[in-house]
Amino acid sequence: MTEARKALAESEIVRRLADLPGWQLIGGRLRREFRFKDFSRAFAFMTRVALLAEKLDHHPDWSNVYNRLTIDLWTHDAAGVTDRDVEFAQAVSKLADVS
Ligand code: H2B
Repeated sequence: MTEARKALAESEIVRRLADLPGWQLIGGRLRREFRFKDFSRAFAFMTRVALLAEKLDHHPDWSNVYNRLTIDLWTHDAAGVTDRDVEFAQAVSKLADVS
């Protein structure tokens, strides 16, 4: 297993959260909740995240209710949060900044 796929220790995740505004560690996963003006905006954002997920071959567990979106990140293969989740969270936040 490469380093990027190794589950990070909880203390390490908490340290990295300092650079991930809006993200929390909940139930062993990175979580961020988004709220948009309406469903259309939420789904447009989800489309962009989906394309990113395919590009990075890393996929969110997420749920959407109308204008709300919850994204949970973890690495199934490692049964925990890895570097890939942290990088994905950063990329999602970057998309959110310009949407
Ligand atoms: N996404 C996430 N979040 N965790 C994984 O373990 C994972 C993934 N594994 N996307 C990938 C795909 C794996 O199933 C494929 C075969 O690379």
